[in-house]
Amino acid sequence: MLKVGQTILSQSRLQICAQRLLVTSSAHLKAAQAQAVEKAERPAKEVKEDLSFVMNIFRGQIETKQLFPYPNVLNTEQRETLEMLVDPVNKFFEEVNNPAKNDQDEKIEETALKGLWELGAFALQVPQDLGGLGLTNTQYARLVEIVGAHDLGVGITLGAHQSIGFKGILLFGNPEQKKKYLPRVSSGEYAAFCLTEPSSGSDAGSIKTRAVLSPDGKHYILNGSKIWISNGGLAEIMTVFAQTPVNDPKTGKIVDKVTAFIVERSFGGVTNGPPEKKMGIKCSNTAEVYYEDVKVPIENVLGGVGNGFKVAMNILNNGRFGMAAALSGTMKACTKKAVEFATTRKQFGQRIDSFGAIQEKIARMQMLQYVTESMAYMISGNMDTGSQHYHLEAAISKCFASEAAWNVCDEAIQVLGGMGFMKDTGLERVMRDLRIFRIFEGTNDILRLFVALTGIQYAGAHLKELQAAFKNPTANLGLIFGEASKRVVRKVGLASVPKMDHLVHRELAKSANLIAKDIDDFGQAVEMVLIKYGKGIVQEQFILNRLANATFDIYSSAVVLSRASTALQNNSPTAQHEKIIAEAWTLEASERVANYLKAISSGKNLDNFSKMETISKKVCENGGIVQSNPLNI
Ligand code: MYA
Repeated sequence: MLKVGQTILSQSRLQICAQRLLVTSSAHLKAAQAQAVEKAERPAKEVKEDLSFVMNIFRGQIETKQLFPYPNVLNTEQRETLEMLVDPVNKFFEEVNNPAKNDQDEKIEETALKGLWELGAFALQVPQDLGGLGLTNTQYARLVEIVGAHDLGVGITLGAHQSIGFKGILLFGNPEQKKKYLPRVSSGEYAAFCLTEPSSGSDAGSIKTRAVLSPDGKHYILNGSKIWISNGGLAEIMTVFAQTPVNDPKTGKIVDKVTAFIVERSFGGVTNGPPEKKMGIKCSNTAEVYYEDVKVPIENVLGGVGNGFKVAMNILNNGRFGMAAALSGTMKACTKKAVEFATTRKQFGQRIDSFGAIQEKIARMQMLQYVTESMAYMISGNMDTGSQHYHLEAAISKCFASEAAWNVCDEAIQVLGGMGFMKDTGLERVMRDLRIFRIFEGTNDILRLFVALTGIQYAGAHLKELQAAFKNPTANLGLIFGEASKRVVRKVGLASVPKMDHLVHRELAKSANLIAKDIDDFGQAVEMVLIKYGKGIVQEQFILNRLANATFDIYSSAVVLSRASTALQNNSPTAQHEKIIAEAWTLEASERVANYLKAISSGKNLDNFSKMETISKKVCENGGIVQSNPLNI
């Protein structure tokens, strides 16, 4: 009886929730009602299923296809190729590249740049027949990790070139565009990704640079300017985003839509400002780029007229795992420095690594690095096996890695104490270099909102589907019964544990149960938020941030459980170490998830959010801190 009652309760909550999503005004209400009557006789429209683990936890579901087993995607030949590359790249960074000098000179030494081109480091993923090394994402991740361990400024020069600069040509270029440009970007011509503008940073869709068709229809005439363009002063070939007038098929009107173009400096009208003075990644070039009546041939439209926003987003999505890979390398290097010091330095008659305060720091460095590395190779592996459903995971990996690396570098400096603060130790450069990673390629703040809102939209779409199903229950019994029984299973406490149990190694079953319970709680929290706020959830950033943070903890836990399970199954020499890391990480992550979910549901916390809103408004009205000092002087 109880179970049936709960199911009915769940059904009515779902209907309310779906209605909230559909209905925002009385006009909409009438239209929605009319549509609902019309559609009632039809079977419910199916929502496109998404294989992303993160997307599905917003529905309280565990989608394991991209999670288990931990990807092992390199075939023998790819492994051998990678083995052949790792040593020379390591050697290059140890013997040729000088990060301190690059930083001081604010440019990469010529010999190092020449060496990088010769190594093929600027064309890691360009197909071999077009002049590159033709590496997979996983092979790329491994090499980028080495770059990140040694010199993030060089990493940005390489990354701005291939991770975003010409990535659009790789992903969206037609055969002619690939044939024309990929050999050039593989053999000495720099590329850049030109999206950001003075009035358009996070709000990428609001760019003002415009391109209009020339009277003869053969060119687009491009005008506008871009700021903070990595490689902007070096690039010969640029992926430039501009508004173009297009016919909107829905309204028949001409509207502006973003289009991507391949622009060559040699087209004329392209100039750039001086190199920007920056806090870190000083050896990389960052500059403004100006376009004045640049004649871009129509065949240089990339990905179709009006599709530029999606082109830009997909380039960024596709490159984000590289940041996680690079920063995993950075964390390894910082941890190594901290450990070298902690295991030799004696204070109070003991080596400092014997003190609990230091042990906790080192353990956390190792855990953060393990999680980041596991995410990077999980995502690159998924991408290599053809996944199209990795956008949220990639965004999480970028945010997680940039915050983890900052933390690890900071704690390494703390372990080294005064020595860590000294320039010669090299950590202060890494810290300066790291700061930008939380800002560029999508600020971590905007990516948190992206993750939360995309997940909520997916969960909401399923709820709409369910609501439609209720209009014609006989035609949709399977859907309704399936959803209802999932919810009953949740209520009786089984959650989705069995689904994880046979995939996670038995030694990690306890941790798997914790995460399964978190996913269940998370799904219910999302449902609650949808019922309460409906479409208004887009404005609730205090809540969205906490939902995003919970996804970071759930995803990171699931990833390490997958990797550590594989290590245990394979009897890897480090399996027990990895198991302990996974257990420790999962326990703390699960506690954080509980806190985030509590914060978005408890009246006390919600009240605190409005207090913070009030404080912030007051400070902004006041132009800074509101109160005078205690001395009133
Ligand atoms: S480059 C500059 C980086 N700039 C940004 O990242 C901009 C951030 N802003 C955004 O991403 C977007 O504007 C946001 C959405 C997310 C805020 N994937 O109405 P909407 C779809 C797929 O939400 P908006 C730099 O920093 C969405 O579903 N689709 O859009 C260089 C919807 O579709 P539909 C997406 O509110 C640094 C439509 O778009 C995505 O305007 C150098 C509209 O959505 C997405 N992500 O804004 C780095 N987002 O209409 C060097 C939205 O169908 C590299 N949509 O429903 C270093 C590499 C590491 C080292 C490597 C060493 C070698």
